[in-house]
Amino acid sequence: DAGTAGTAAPRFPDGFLWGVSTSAHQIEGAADEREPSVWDAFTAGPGHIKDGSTAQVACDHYHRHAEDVALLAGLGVGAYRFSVSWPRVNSPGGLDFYDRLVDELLAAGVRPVPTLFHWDLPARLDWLERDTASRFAEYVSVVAGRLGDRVDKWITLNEPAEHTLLGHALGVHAPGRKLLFDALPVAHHQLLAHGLAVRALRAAGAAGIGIANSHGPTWAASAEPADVEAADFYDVLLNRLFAEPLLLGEYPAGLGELMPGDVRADLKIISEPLDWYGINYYAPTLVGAPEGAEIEFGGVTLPAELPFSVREIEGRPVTDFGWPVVPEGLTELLTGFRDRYGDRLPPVVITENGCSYEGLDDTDRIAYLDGHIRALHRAVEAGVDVRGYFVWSLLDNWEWAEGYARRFGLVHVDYETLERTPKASYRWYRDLLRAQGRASG
Ligand code: GBH
Repeated sequence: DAGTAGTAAPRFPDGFLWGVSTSAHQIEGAADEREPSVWDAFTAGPGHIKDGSTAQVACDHYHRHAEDVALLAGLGVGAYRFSVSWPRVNSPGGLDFYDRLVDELLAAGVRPVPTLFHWDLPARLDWLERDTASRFAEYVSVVAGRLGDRVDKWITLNEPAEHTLLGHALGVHAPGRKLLFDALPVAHHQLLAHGLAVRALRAAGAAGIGIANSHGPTWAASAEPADVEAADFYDVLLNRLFAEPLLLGEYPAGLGELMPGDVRADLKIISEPLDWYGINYYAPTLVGAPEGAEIEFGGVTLPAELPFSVREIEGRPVTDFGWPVVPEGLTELLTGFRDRYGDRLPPVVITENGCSYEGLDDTDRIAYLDGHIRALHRAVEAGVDVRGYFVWSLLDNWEWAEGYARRFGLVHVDYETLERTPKASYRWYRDLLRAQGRASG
């Protein structure tokens, strides 16, 4: 059931930027033509990837970029969010690849929006080390020096929250550490890296600087104080821990003391003004008091000792991944952020939103996207300054610990032949962009 997808979507403001997103490790392949990343090492570990696959080839985008740019042009998007692989930039010819990609995108009328870090850290580096933040800023200077004459929208980091939580606290993503709350320095060092990168980008003359954070509303399982307290705690971890150092220059109460280094001085760097704020939204989280048992949540097992428990949101359709479909959570998230941060919140762009479903006739994906775009419009009507929306993802791709089992693409990829086939949702999004008539922003 495509829900309201039959009726025309509401008009978005002039200059609204419509796009799609991908990330380097999930689509590029050509792993032998770059340095190893922490993901290569993690993938080789026993039982780390559910289908036992690797991203050695993935969508082979590194060799098929021209075909993928043609798919973007056919879709009619105004912008394409991709990530620059730091391990590839460290290798001969790596920067040339992104240089050509940017030219091809511009020739196709698509604005390039590079993300400078989407989880594929060079294998010899470690976010537990403060020095990694400085190394990141040096790498960013190199990329900005090469692409900065043609790129006017930058993303420093993708989802430092998920990279900290999944990679360093729970160990289900690379580098596979299970530090629980001892992973907090990883959050601080990424935020510091972000701030240093903003300075490096500005020094290189770059404008249009943002970040892509994972955020979602946190719902308490009941009005009982223990559930409300647990939900507030989860809200701090997912939302406030990352939004507040960036937007307000301070950590939520009690957390600054747990961070390494001269936190006060670092917060000055972390809170360098941003031109826009990117949000990746998938679903709200229902949280209650701890139940003293392991919990299965969104493909991840949460250990029993956490001070909260995650509950199932009932009465909702779920995607193939088991994530609930809650479009109005996006309206709630955006109006909530606006109310919380007021004019400290720069213009917002939805840098990821999407779902995993099988099949080429993907009416479930159309219903998901349609619902979320309408929910986004309600936030615009409520006065939130939203400037763009990017679907995750252009292509089916390597979904991290889930391997190739989860398909998020508007375009189907056959992993035997690497053939690309647009799905019904590709045609639906193309028609939506045409109807908006302003896809180029
Ligand atoms: C993003 O991470 C990544 O940036 C991207 O690389 C990835 O491919 C994409 O999303 C799809 O996963 O509460 O049960 O509904 C998103 C990370 C999204 C992790 C939502 C947990 C909650 C699941 N998360 N999620 S649930």
